[in-house]
Amino acid sequence: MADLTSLASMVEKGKHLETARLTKELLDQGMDPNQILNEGLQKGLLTLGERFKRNECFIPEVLLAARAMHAGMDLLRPLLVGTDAKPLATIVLGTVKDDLHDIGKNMVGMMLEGGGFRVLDVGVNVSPEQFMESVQKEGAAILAMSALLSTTMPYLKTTIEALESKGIRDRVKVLVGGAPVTEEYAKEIGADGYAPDAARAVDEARELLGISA
Ligand code: B1M
Repeated sequence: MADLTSLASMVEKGKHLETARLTKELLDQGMDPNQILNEGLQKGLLTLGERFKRNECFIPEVLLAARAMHAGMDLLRPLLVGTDAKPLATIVLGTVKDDLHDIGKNMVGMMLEGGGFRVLDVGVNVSPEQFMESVQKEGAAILAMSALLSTTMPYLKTTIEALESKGIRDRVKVLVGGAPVTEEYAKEIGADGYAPDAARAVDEARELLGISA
């Protein structure tokens, strides 16, 4: 019988087909998709991340694990994303320039959609100019940016400065997050909001727009 430990282990080993099979089995057993995501899929990836830090594994293994994680997330997405007709607001979401990490961003996107927002995901390696263009085109209420590298975090600030110099900073709330980003850093660069994880990104987005729970 499938369990969360085996699921985490399949992600860690980069076995995408097994990950998808176990995810489906756990859903069929009636397990909460959030629990599968946080205690199964994410746990496996983070364990691998720790090994990567200790040089016990290398980029190809991390890529395989990321593919496995996505295979599981694809099955959870329809269950985590709501179907309510009228969205609360539009959010432009992306990972900053020079940064290719998208797993956390995708989780944030799924949770925001599940929380009733329309999310326009502009992808990874997004320049300040691309972010600005999407915000203007979509009339977004929130610009949500993810950064996973200490070397790419400064692009959060560069993007905020670009909004300021274009005279559109006051038209959009800026929400930031990602493993190296802290609440202090978010304040320092002039972001309106920060969230340490995907679930809290939804709470923060609602709060920024004054939407009561
Ligand atoms: Co990269 N990588 N990586 N990597 N990678 C890290 C981030 C690292 C911590 C690993 C390490 O050394 N321990 C390290 C960064 C060190 C640093 O700068 N502080 C690192 C490095 C160095 C690199 C490369 C430079 C390695 C190299 O080439 N030498 C390279 C850079 C490539 C680039 O981007 N230009 C690189 C490449 C890669 C892969 C491509 C192999 C792969 C990414 C695949 C993909 O995303 N499709 C990868 C991965 C998978 C990781 C680790 C192992 C896992 C990241 C992840 O997905 N975590 C990571 C180690 C680790 O984190 N333990 C690591 C799971 C995800 C759910 O968490 O993204 O933190 P996270 O998202 C969380 C929260 O942060 C938050 O919510 C999410 C969950 O609730 N959150 C937000 C995220 N965005 C948010 C936005 C919000 C609010 C909350 O509001 C808008």
